[in-house]
Parts: sequence; structure tokens; C-alpha cells
Amino acid sequence: MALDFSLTDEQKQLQQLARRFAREQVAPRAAEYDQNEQVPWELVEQLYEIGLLNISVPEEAGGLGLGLVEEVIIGEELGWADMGFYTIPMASELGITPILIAGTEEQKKRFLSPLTERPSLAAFALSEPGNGSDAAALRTRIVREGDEYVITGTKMWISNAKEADFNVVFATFDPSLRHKGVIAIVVENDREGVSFNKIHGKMGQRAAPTYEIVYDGVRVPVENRLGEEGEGFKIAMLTLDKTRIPVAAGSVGVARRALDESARYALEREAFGRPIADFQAIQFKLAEMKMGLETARMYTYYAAWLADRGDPEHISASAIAKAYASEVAFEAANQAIQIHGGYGYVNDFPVEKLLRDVKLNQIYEGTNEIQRIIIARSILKALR
Ligand code: COS
Repeated sequence: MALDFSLTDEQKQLQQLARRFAREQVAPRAAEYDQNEQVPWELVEQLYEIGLLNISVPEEAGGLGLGLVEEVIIGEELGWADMGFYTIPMASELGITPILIAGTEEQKKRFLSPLTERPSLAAFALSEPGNGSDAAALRTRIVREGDEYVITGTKMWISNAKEADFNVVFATFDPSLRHKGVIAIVVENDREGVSFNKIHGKMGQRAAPTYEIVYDGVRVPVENRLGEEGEGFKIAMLTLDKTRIPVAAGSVGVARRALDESARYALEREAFGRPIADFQAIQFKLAEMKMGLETARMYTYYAAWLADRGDPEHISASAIAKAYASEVAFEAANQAIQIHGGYGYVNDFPVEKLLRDVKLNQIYEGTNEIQRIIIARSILKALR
């Protein structure tokens, strides 16, 4: 009887809360935020008010201390309503996670408590203009001067960067050491020498703000360093091993939305004198979408459960969940457009946005090609 797929009463309540918020507040405004490329700050505030922002902040720092299963529950609902909006709280958890992994008790209180006291965000700055997949090749320099570090370099594609209180920055004290030269450090946004350039013209997820960050000789106290010098790369990897699971959850939400919209449209739309839902060509598409959705959801919950238990199997499981769910969701969105025909190709209906949004889920937090490398390494490591 150890295998149990049921949610607890608290988790069901969380799901109902997130679902109601997603349906009533987020979904009706998603198209507007997307078209105006506008940060939905009022939705972030509401998310904070109902207690669903920064949920992983531990109780000792004034938060709820919830795990990845809970993040997945919320992520599916918010992803269903607007993947672009969901990226904002999701990327904040990405900024919180390295502090949970490597921060001292004092650092957790100092950096994370403020995130529970008002609507506020964290961010994670790893990628750079010249490197993304090869994370160990980062070039942002960090030099120690007495009790301070001085940081110089440029970060790229950083979600929430400017809206956040701080970015967890990964920088190198010696690029020739590759991953062994990396330091993880919390850099508050109000420090002198920090500036931001917003990235415009994104294909989708246009509600989520994305930035280039320039650090120009920024001085940061040594007390802001997470872990030891040289541990930064490991901290980044351990973080992403966890935070890829919410990307999978958001993708499951997109896949469910694609199916919901398609099934409803298929019953309403008529061709050859009958609802198109009567044709097997359409039924097969709906069935394929359902098969992908259910398997992606099941595996995403499994990956979250493994991660919450601290089972090292979650490293490959999070990569499988992220790659699989984002591919299932992309195909579901693609088929949803096909079922809607010409109407699916214009923004009067929500399905073209699903495709534009979920494309990013195949790219960020490690491309799906990188996920396959992680999965293959775990297979081969077990045999070597
Ligand atoms: N979890 C924990 N530790 C890991 C790890 C993981 N998933 N992957 C690598 N490591 C550790 C290794 O064990 C190794 O440690 P030791 O020096 O103690 O042996 C160290 O990190 C270096 O590993 P490796 O040599 O395998 O690193 P690579 O340079 O080959 O890079 C990949 C590994 C490709 C997995 C890494 O660069 C990566 O994840 N890239 C994608 C980055 C990304 O997701 N960017 C998105 C940014 S957020 S939007």
C-alpha cells in the first residue's frame, strides 16, 4: 500500500485556491498583458495576498516552507492560465533556491525574510551573451578586495532581473579553472554599478520581464557569498536540478489548456453538417493530447516527489520531466491550432499564444538538448 497517488487535504485546498485565481484573475487578462508586453505587477501583488508567492521560503524566515509538489500544483494552474505570467513566480523560486541550498541560516533570514513581507521577487543570473548551455564558460569576473568582492560583466536572458530585490549571480575568479572557478553571490539591485536593459520583441511569454544586466565594478560584501569560493557551479546545477520541475508543471498546464480549448471548439464548430468532434481525425488528435498530458503530469509529480525526498534520482527525473512535458505541450498547442483552423492562427482565440509561450519552455532552464545530455549521462554513469 505504499504507492499512493492522492493529494493531501492541504494540497487539494492549495489546488483549488490556485485554480480559482488562475481562472478568475489571470486567464481573462492574459491576452492584454501579452499584447502590451506589460509586467502584470497587480497579479503578482494578488498572488502575494493569497499566499502563493515565494512559497519555498522556509518557516524560520517567515515563509511557508512548501516543497516542489506544492510548486507543481500551483504551476499547472498558473501555466494553464498564462505561462508568461507564471514565469514570474517561477523565476523568483529559481532565485530563492540557491540560497535554500547553500545559504547559512543568517543568509536565509537576511535575503529571504523580506520576500515574505511584501510583494517582491528574487532572480537568478547565470547565462551571459556569449554562453548559455556551456554554463562553466561564464566570463563575468569577480575579484576579492579585502572584505568585498568586485564584480564586472554582463548577464543575459534574466527573468525578473530588474523587478527583483536581488539576483543570485554566478561569476568567476579564474576562467581557466572553468567550473572550479565559479562563485555564487547575492547581489542586491540597489548597489552602485548595476544596470538593466529590457529585452523586447520576444515571440511569447511577453508578460514575463527579461533583461540583460550589466555589473560595472559592483562592490559586494563577502558575507553575500553562498558556499565557498569554487562551489558556485555546483550550486547552480543543484538549483536547476530542482527548478526544472516547475517548468514541467507550467508545460502540463499549457497542454491541459490546449486540450480544454480544443475539445470545446470541436463540439461547437460544424463541418459537413456535424460538429467536427464527430470526426475521427479530430478525436485522434484529442486522444493524443490527453495521452501526452496525463503522462507528462504523472511524471512531473513523480520528479517533484523524488526531489522533495532528496532522492538523487531527481537529477535525471527533473530533466526528463522538463523535456518531455515541454515537448508534449508544444505539440498539444500545435494541434490545438490545427483543430481551430484559420481561427487558431489569429489572436481572437487563445491557442496561438499557447504555442508562442511554450516554445520557451523547450529553451530556458537548460535547452531540451542539455536535458538529454543530463539524462544520457545518468544512464552511462550507472554502468561505468
Ligand atoms: N547536478 C549536480 N552536480 C552536477 C550536475 C547536476 N545536474 N551536473 C554537473 N554537476 C557537477 C559535476 O559532478 C562536476 O563536479 P565535480 O567537479 O565535483 O566532479 C561539476 O558539476 C562539473 O560537471 P561537468 O564537467 O559535467 O560540467 P559541464 O561543463 O560538462 O556541464 C552541463 C554540464 C551541460 C549539464 C551544464 O553546463 C548545464 O547544465 N548547462 C545548462 C545550463 C542551464 O541550464 N542554463 C539555464 C540558465 S537558467 S534560465
